[in-house]
Amino acid sequence: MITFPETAAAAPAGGRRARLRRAAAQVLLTNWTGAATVPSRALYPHQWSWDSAFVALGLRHISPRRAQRELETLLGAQWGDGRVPHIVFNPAVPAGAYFPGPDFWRSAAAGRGAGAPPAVHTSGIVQPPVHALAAWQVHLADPAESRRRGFLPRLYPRLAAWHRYLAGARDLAGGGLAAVVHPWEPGLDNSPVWDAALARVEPAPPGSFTRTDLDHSPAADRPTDLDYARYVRLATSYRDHAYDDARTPHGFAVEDPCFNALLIASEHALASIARAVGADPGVHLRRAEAATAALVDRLWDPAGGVFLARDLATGAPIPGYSVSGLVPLIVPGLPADVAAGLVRTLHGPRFGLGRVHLVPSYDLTAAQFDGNRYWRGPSWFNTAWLIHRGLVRHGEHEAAGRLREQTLTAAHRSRFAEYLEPYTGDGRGIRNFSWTAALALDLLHTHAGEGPAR
Ligand code: 2M8
Repeated sequence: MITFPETAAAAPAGGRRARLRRAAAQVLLTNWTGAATVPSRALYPHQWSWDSAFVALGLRHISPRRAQRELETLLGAQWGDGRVPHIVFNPAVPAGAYFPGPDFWRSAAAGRGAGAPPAVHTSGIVQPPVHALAAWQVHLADPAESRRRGFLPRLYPRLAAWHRYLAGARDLAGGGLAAVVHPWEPGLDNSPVWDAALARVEPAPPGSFTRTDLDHSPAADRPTDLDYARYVRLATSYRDHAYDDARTPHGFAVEDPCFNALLIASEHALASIARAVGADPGVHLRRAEAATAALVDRLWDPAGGVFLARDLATGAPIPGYSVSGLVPLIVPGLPADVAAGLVRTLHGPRFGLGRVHLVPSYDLTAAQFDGNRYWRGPSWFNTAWLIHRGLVRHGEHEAAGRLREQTLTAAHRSRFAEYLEPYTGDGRGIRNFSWTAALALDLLHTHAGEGPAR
């Protein structure tokens, strides 16, 4: 049994909370480029899509205006077909600072048919749609400033187009859920859940690309070279088919529970945004309801008490318990027995809530669990934040309160690490990571027992 000397008695309180707030704000200040926030100056020196949504959720507590700007910059790079690219490249950063960079994706040329912006360089894949959820919360942080700047009226059509893209072009199976076509899209890049599907992908030839991530992070904490060779092959094929979802022979196509849960939660937020700008919320509420039914119907595994990803190549659920399968706890209107099952699984041996640090990204009892390697076991702060929100939504206030205290303490103690070894709580990956700081700031402003803000 792991104990937390730092949780109850030594939780960050009073002066310590103020220090945590200052330190978190400092991370966000350092990582701010003038128009957006980089996840890390060293490892990820551009703007990332879901990172920016999490960053905006924290930034709204120190500068609602900057939080608005963060989302505006990202959505300013949206493609004509509605997709929001997973990376917006900063032209001031040397092209070789990150791989794969702008000359790999060649968005303006290869993505022309899909409406890629001509003057901004981006990647061509996407990340989980947390943006409407973030935009609504950013608006609520300072509605007067939001109205003055016309924040919601400008964002609403872009967010609506983003969701239409996911519900349309990305519903590859026609079953009412969005599919991801690259392991970078769900954000849980090297999760063991992708192993079997990824093993079918012919790796890019060794020596055909050079990784930059290993200049900044230990190899044992990162995906392997073989993983990278397959990531490169998939992205190359998508690019060479002009990022056209219908034409690309997708070597990887999966319905992921976390991705779809975030789309549903964001669809609810978009309904609130629609109301605020005088548009019809009905379309969003109906889509949210239909997607919730599809999520339960296609991905819920009652025996495991968890949602499973579905491999569209085989048509079968992927056996493998990942934190992604618990994130649907944030979905409003989830059937009560499903929510209760998720809470039981969270507390059970696979995820050990309260007995390990935060929530591990993969089943603690599985042979593939690796507490150090990226998304194959370590605990991450964004998924802890989402699970916290889900616990509060379902009235699990005590567990939510404990998770919140652990998360705050771990953020501070690890110097805003990218992720943690779940048993020791030791930081892994890089430090001064933006979403860790931003979500700690957000949790500092969430009072124990408080429900998810509207
Ligand atoms: C990680 O992914 C990027 C590729 O997108 C990478 O490994 O280079 C993931 O943790 C992803 O979820 C995250 O958005 C990104 C930036 O923080 O890093």
